[in-house]
Amino acid sequence: ANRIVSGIKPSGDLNIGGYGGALSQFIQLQQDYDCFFFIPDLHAITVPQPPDVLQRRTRDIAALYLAAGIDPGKSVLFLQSQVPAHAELGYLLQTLAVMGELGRMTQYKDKSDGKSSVSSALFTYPVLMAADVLLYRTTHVPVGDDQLQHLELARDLARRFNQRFGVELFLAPEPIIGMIGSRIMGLDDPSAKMSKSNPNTNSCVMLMDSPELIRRKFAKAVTDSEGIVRYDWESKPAVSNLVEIYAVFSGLSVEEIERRYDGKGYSSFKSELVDVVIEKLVPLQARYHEWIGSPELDRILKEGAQRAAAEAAPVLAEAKRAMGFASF
Ligand code: AQP
Repeated sequence: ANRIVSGIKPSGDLNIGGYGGALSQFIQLQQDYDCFFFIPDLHAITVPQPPDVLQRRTRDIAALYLAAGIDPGKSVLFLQSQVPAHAELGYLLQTLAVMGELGRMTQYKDKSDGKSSVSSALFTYPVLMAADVLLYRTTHVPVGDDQLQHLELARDLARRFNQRFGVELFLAPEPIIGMIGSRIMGLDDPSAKMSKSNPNTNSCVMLMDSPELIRRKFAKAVTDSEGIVRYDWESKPAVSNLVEIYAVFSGLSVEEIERRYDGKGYSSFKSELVDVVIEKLVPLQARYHEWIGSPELDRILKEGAQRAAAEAAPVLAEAKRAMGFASF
């Protein structure tokens, strides 16, 4: 069966960028693929995280996965740190990845730019990500533009491993690109991604924001002076961003949205955009509050880790055998 692995780092509280680029897509993908959804807590600590905050956020994101509609009966939901095979395969793959290719990763360059001290784990991050997907012999990975380069590395490492050790173990997974929501930019600046580690308050709508706050943030969102609702990232990035958000939250296509606001200005568009966002987020928040207080959440994560570990174990064992490690 076609299989997907994907996750959201607990490196900040979730905003609608992570909803559009990950959660809402997970819900759709879950219908057609065998899915492994995890919380990459090992990736989060590539930049310092206070332990109590990491612990709260990890559980928070798990509750949000479930609140958004991930079905633990269908998909496997787990924490990366609870399946040690990720870190172990990550290390093994580090011996195949070379400094030059990791140094070319644009996310590494962006995240280390101007910092006086950067962890070595930030540098090797894409190798651990390769382990995350290769471990489950994943066939497809949904990625935003910014993750394509990392997926390409995972594909290279899969082929390199198979070739060097003469096995047909790892699959080179195909990217799933261009799903609606894969590109949600800041409300104040459509050239910068709405990012959870950079929560400029006017730029990001948080999943837990109150309806009043959501309304206020969208009221301040930049547009342009043309007054025409049209999806065209080249010449109308700010409006295209709002149309993208509208599409994610309404389920309408971009064309349907353009048609609906044909001849109308930005004010009715913006005000109805707020309505569709609130209509989705308010019930999501209610379900989140139910999950976060429930011991069922921990049970699901524990069972998910067991299912994931059982899938990963034979692949890791075969990788180690192929590399020449003792297997008694
Ligand atoms: N603004 C966004 N628009 C579309 N997709 C987004 N994603 C994140 N932000 C947006 C997608 O969500 C998935 C999980 O992301 P992640 O948490 O693993 O890492 P990230 O992309 O690095 O997220 P952030 O918010 O920028 O966090 P930090 O700053 O901590 O790294 C990914 O598929 C991502 O594309």
